[in-house]
Amino acid sequence: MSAEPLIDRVVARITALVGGLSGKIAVVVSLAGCSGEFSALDPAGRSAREVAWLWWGMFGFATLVLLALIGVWWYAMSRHSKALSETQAESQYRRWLIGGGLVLPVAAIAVLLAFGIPVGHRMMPLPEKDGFALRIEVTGHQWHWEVRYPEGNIELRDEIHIPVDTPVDVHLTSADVVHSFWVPRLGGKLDLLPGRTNVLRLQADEEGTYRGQCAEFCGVGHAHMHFTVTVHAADDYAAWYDSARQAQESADE
Ligand SMILES: [Cu+2]
Repeated sequence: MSAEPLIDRVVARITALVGGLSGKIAVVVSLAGCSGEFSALDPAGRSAREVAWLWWGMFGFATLVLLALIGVWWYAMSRHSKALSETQAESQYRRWLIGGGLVLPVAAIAVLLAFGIPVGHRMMPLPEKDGFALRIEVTGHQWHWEVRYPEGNIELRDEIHIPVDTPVDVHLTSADVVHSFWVPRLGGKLDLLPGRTNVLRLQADEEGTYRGQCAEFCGVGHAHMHFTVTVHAADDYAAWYDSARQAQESADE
């Protein structure tokens, strides 16, 4: 068998692969454009927006790396090799090893950390300029969410209410096993650990109802361990808060 038909077959294969890939990329891109209750790419809050941008950045960077890799592979398959001395072969080998095995991954990780760490940092409960963040306590149970508003002595199950455009610190802990609190359209996810409290800063830009889900397998009821976050306008939130507090008081009597 001559080398030519083999190269032709490889080129035809790559062309088919690239065609298939572009089709898949088109599907991924169009799917990503879809809004959805659990779509982290349809953000409605500031930290969720940063997560979405980070995702698109990583997607773009990974696409560039993939295209570069295909280009190098293409070049390697199609070039006419010439005889190299042992020293030349050794130095070429070393260049590729250092470039591809050291410089590229270190640069990629450095870029990822440079963008990723500030995004994670802004989900932490850092002091706000005006010093105000609403406090809500959430305890995970197999398999429901216990929600408490400590100042109003309000207790809810599987539902959270917050005002729009207001930073909210969700204090997370667990009564039994590890759970994970996640409202994809409002922010990142954070684990609920027994005996420990983690705090997640959320903020919603738009009124509406958002779905949340436990994101850490916690037993047979895990898939049904979901909740809602209702984001109210400031006045509506005050009215909801008062009525919830009165309802709680009369239930406690
Ligand atoms: Cu779970």
